[in-house]
Amino acid sequence: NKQPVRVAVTGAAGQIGYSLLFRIASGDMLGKDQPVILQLLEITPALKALGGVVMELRDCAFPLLADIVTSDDPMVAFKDADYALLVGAMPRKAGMERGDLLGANGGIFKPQGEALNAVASRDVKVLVVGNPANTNALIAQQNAPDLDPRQFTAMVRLDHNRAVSQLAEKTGQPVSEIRNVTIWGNHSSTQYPDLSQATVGGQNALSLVDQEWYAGTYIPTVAKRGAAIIEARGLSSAASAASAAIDHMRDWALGTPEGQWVSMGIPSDGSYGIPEGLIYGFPVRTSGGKYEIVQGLDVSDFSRGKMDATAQELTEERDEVRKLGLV
Ligand code: NAX
Repeated sequence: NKQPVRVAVTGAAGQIGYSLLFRIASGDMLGKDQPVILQLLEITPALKALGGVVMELRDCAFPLLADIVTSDDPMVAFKDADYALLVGAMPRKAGMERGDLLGANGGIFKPQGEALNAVASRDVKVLVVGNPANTNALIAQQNAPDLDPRQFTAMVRLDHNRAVSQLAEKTGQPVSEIRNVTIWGNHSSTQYPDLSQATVGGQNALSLVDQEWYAGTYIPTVAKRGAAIIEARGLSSAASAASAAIDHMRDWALGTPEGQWVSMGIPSDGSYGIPEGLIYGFPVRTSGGKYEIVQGLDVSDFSRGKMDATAQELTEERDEVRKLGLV
C-alpha cells in the first residue's frame, strides 16, 4: 500500500474547487491506488463555506482520502505539499487595468511563493490556475528561490482540451483520434492553438479543414471559449477547468502516452525563440515526473507571428510585475 501524498489546493471553497477536490479525492489525478491528504487554503471569510465542502468530501467516504487539513495560512496549507494547485486568485473587476489586476494578484502569489519555498516538499509540483495564470506562476516562482523554477507551471490545458474537442467536432471524429495539438503562449485571447502538427485518425489536421476556417473561426473560438461559457452559463467555466487541472497534474506525474504530447505553461528555456524565463505554453512530453519540450517542430510564418505576439504579451506582463517589485 502506497503512503499518502499531500495535495494543497487554494481557493478550495470556490467554483473550480467544488469540482476539483472530489476528483482528486476519488483518484482521478494521481491514480486509483494513491491515497491523498488534501490541504485546503481559503481566505478567512470563506472558511465556513470550506467547512461545508469538507463535510461533503467526508460524506463521499472516498477510500483514497486519508485526511483533510483546512487553513487560512499558506504556511499550514503548503506544509510538506507534494502537489500544489493554486486556484484562488483575484478576479478582474470592471474598470480594472492590467497593472491593477497583476498588482492585486501579486498580493496573493508572492506570499504563496514564499510559503512554498519555506515549507513545501522540495519536489513539489506547482500548477497555477488562477488568472492571469502564466504571470501569477512567474510571481510565485520568483519568490521561491530554493525551488527549481521548473517546478512552477501554469494551466493552458483547458485551452488544449477545447482545441482538441473543437477539431473533433469539425472533422466528425472522436477526440481519441486527435493527436498533437499545441497551445502556445499565454492563457489569454493571444494564445495560439496550433494545428500544424495535429493529426486526426493519423491524417494531417490541416489537410482536412480549410485555412479560412482555421484562422477565422477555429482559433478565435478556442481563444474566446471562456467568454462564451460565461455568456451562456452566467458563471465562468469551472467543471471543465477542474478537469483540465486534473489532466495537467496527472500527465505531469504519471507521463504522457507514447507518441503524444500535451500543452503546459512552463518556464521557457529559449526553445523556439521564446524569451527565456517566460511562463509560456509549449508542447511537452512527460515521463518519470519530468516534462520536456517537444523539439524540432517546423514553425511556419503564420505560426511565428502568433507565437511572437503571445510572447510579447507575456513580456509586457513580466515588465509590469517587475515594475511592481513582485519578481
Ligand atoms: P471563485 O471566485 O469561485 O473561487 C475562487 C476562490 O479563491 C474563492 O473561494 C476565494 O475565497 C478564494 N481565494 C481568493 N484569494 C485567496 C487567497 N489569497 N488564498 C486562498 N484562497 C483565495 O473562482 P473560480 O471560478 O473557482 O476560479 C478560480 C480562478 O481560476 C480564477 O482566477 C479564474 O480566472 C481562473 N480560471 C483559470 C482558467 C485557466 O484555464 N487557467 C480557466 C478557468 C478559470 O477562469
